[in-house]
Amino acid sequence: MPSTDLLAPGHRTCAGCGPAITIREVLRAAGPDIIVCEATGCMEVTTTPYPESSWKVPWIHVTFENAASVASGVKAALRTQGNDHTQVIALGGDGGMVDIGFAAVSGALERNEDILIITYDNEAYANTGVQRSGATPFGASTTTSPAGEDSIGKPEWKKNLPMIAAAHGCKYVATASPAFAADLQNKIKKALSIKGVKYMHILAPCPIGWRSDSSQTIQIAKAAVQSGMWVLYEIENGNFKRTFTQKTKTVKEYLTPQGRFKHLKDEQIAKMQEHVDNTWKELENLEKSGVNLVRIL
Ligand SMILES: Cc1ncc(C[n+]2csc(CCOP(=O)(O)OP(=O)(O)O)c2C)c(N)n1
Ligand SMILES: [Mg+2]
Repeated sequence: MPSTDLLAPGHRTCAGCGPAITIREVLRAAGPDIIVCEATGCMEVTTTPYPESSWKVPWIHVTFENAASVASGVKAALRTQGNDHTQVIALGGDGGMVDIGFAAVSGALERNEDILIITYDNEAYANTGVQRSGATPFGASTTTSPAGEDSIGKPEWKKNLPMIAAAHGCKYVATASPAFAADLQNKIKKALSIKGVKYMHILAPCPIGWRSDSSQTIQIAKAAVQSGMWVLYEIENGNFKRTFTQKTKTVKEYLTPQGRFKHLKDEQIAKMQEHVDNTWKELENLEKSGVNLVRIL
């Protein structure tokens, strides 16, 4: 791993910010010959308080909706200039990519733009006060899905953008976690070596939104993977393959250090465990079957 960070320290993220750790890892793997187009959100607000910037690579702030569209345009401009080496990354939070910029993401995937689209997923609209997003998991209490006498928190399951990206026929789709830095960085490098559109989705704990101790970010990111709540995989040319296959923790162990789940009763946790176990089995079967996802989705 190179020791030089392309995201300079001194930015204004919270202590233990998962997205900040994630972006440092992404940039170390991607290297300096990139242009980042970033939707508004925590990582935009905290890294670029005017007139300062933590970004040591060219970086463009775009609106909430259009990171993938701007990235498509930047790539077209580079092509016109005869530049075939600079990589373009469309970056956004879960609100920006899973929900509000979803149409732009879908369009870029469908047009097979030569860009890498990355969602850093802290499972809420963190920047504006932790509202629920499509990526917020079942049972999480947020300011717009608050737990209470008649509410278990968010009643819907998490929206699955990596599989939706695969359904577009995307050549390379991967999930990642900042707790598995080598895996994350290998995936970034592989993605950037492939021509055409690539999609990566990285789960990044947010101590404020998840109401967890700021010293626990990496442990929680690791427990998400070890419990099967967040499965690490790649879909290369339609072929699904997990990159971490040990399920050694229970869902309860993952949920316990997070205040956003502390209201959940045993029956709701059991429901989540059942959901995770079923998904795990289905993904295991999918991997064994060798079914090509690009062909069937
Ligand atoms: C169209 C539009 N709606 C709402 C906002 C206000 N807004 C700015 S950032 C943000 C939340 C971003 O959430 P996410 O993309 O998940 O990034 P995070 O803050 O969690 O890192 C919202 C709602 C906006 N800038 N533009
Ligand atoms: Mg978010």
